[in-house]
Amino acid sequence: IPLHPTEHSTRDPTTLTFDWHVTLGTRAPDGVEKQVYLINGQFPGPTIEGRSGDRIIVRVHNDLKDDDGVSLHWHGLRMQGFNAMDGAVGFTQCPIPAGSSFVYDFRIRDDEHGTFWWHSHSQLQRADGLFGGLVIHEPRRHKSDIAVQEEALLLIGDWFHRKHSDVLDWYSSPASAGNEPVPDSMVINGRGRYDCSMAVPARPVQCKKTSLSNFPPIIRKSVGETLLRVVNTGTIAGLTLGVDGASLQPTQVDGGCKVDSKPADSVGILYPGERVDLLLKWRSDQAAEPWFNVYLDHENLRFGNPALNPNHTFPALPKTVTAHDRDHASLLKFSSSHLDLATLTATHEPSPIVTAEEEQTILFYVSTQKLAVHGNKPIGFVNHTAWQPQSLPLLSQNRSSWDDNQLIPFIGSGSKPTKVKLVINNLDDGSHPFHLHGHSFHVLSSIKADKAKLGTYNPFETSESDSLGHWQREKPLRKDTVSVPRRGHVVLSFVADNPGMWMLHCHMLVHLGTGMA
Ligand SMILES: [Cu+2]
Repeated sequence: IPLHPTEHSTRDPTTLTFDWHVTLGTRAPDGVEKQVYLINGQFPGPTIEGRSGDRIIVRVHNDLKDDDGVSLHWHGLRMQGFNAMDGAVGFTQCPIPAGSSFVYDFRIRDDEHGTFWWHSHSQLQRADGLFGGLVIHEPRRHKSDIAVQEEALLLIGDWFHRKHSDVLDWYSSPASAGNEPVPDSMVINGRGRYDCSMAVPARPVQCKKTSLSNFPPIIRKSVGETLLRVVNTGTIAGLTLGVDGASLQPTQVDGGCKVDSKPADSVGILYPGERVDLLLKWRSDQAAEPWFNVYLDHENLRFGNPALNPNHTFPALPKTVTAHDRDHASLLKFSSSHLDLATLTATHEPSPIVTAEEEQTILFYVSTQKLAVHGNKPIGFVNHTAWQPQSLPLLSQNRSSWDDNQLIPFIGSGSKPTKVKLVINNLDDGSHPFHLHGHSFHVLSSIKADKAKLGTYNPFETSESDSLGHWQREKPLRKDTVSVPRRGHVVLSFVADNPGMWMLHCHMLVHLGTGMA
């Protein structure tokens, strides 16, 4: 999806207004027919592009049937002072009922820019196509201040051919034994290349081979530099990316955290909900027909799916589209110049308020449990709570009406911002990408267990200096979505300066759907 940095960076802040009609329609994103959500007939939905300080008004008209309620969440935006516009069903709003409308109206902070996205936060609609891009350009005085004027947005994610409610039904039955469902395919900007012959007899699909000749190329220019803003829009799998004959260099992660890095042949792992901006430079020995390669990380794909090829290749340039067809590569080769996104650091020190000592510590243990009392169905717990939305959003209720499925720590008192240390321990054998609404945090520590030992951390028992691993107190990454490693933990630090009810949850949809929030 081509972006327009020069149009937005140099203009004054303004109000951007959109009218969106939500419907369902049959599309074949990767050759396989599926009912997907459409905005104004489009899948994925429209891309919003703006600049810091813009006001955004989106009038959402739910033209669906059958009581299918909609909400939209603006993933990664601070929503400072706009808690009620956050779109989190169960917390800040009721789903917009079929046949009704709702107006989202909020302002982007003056210091806020980067790669974001919007998606449904109602039921499982995000996995069935209700999402799109949201890019806030950094303000510049002159056009010439924009280092790279060629920008493209890549919404990349795993893809299921079944409706996601069927996927969740399977996962939340004892049959899954708590193993995550394995996606069937992968799409970039709503387009994929599924090999129809891989469909399994048990799950027949309406499949037509996608023709390369009408496949939109991912990059337009075969010379110079292109900034690729990449969003993992998937629900399960982490992504590793590489382009034949080009180097990729991360410049920013999530909502505009600038990072120190070197150019690499491949970059990963980008987990669901995370974003990375990659500066692509073509090398002089550029391949005649370069391909864009994506590898789906297998950590959370513990059940085999014979229908899935974890390696996907897409035509990178217009000239590749006209080239010979090619099957998905059988193996992505990791060269010595692979860049691990977990090793990045920021280019700048955070401001003094951000580096101040934490005043409040919150400790979470997350786990997926199959308890006999729940019929051995996997349920996602945060401490001892499995989340379920109440019929009314918490924001509209008295605290005394909140039920036992809500785990709500209170932060601070009065109007003064509070510095919070948040420790998330992961007791499971797979990672969980956690997303915090309304804030961004610094990642101080991220530990994966070594073999048998559990890498958990209790800050009330163990001091920082006695804890496992390495603390990144200097130039830590600022993010809003972070992968909590398997049987390990993360320590996050943030300034709670945005009063409201903000959700913290796993971004894997089957985990959120079974309570991990
Ligand atoms: Cu999870």
